[in-house]
Amino acid sequence: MNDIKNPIIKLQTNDTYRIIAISDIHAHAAHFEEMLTRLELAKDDILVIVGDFINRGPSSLRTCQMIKEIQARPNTYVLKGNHESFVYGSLMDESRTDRFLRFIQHTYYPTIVHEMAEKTNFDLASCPNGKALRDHMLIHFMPLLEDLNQLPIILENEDFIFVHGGYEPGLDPMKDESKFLKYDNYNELSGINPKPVVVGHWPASNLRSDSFTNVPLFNTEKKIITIDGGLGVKSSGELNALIIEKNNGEIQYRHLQVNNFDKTTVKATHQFQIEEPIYVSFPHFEVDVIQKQKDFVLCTHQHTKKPLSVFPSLLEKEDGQYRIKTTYINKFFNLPIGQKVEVCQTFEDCALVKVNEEFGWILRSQL
Ligand SMILES: [Mn+2]
Repeated sequence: MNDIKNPIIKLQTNDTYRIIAISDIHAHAAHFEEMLTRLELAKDDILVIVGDFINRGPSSLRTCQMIKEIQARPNTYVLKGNHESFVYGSLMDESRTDRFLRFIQHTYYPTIVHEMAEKTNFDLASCPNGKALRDHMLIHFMPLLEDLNQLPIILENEDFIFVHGGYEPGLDPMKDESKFLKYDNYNELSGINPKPVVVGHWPASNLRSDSFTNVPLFNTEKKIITIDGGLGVKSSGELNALIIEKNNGEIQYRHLQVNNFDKTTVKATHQFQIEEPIYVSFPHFEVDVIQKQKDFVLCTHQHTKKPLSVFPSLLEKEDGQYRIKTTYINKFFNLPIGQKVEVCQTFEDCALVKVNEEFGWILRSQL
């Protein structure tokens, strides 16, 4: 339960408009800033921030400040995500604060609470209990926390529904807030929606098995558009903006992506054998090694029982079992010298690069 004044916003639009939807900024203020610059918003453009603008990145407080500034702009709607709800709810509900303090002390990703503590010289490591954390944060950050709590859940116009996690007709966002913010497996569990539902929450790349890209995913069967670019969740994450243009009743989609990958060009070619793509992700990292080759280790993926090649540096062995260390797809690029690439991540012997909108692997020595 919560006390939001207006959890659902109904928007009147006519037959010509532009809506820009951005989700899961996750405390990446610099990405957000570059996105806003590149978008060149016109006065009439409708901007929708589809939740999760804090946590998992370096600058939650700065992102909140930017959100506040942009909220002063007309036609701007900021919706709540599960991260905003989680922080507020965990500090307000006294039965949750001890557990929340343990989470904050042990989580592997940065949160807005870490930044709040640092800004006010509050030592989280020696904080004795949840109540002490709560008391401190409420004294110093009550207006900001209330801003997070008051965010609406759903924005709807005649063509679209925007919501962070998922939507189901008949559910009440006042009573079932968490369902709208954290709808697990929404793409699988949803019925066919009455109109397209634009969601964040799950990286679009996680929902694909045929390609490795962060661009918005259109589930045309169920009318779901997933726009989370995976920023803050994976090293290949990017910030997406979905641009919806309606002209005299006709709707068209475009998107923009912002990342901080290094731009360079390919210096040497390499001919890779192209394989049937196997997508390896949590928790199915186990492989059996079949044969070690010069640049590659030929393996069998235990979960799918299919063969795939892995770069030696991406393999680790523990208790006699080989595992791939990272989310992986055996997609290799045969690129010409001079090809422009964006380098997302490098390992000892290989590099994950983005070409156009797709990711694939090349040898590090090619860069
Ligand atoms: Mn998220």
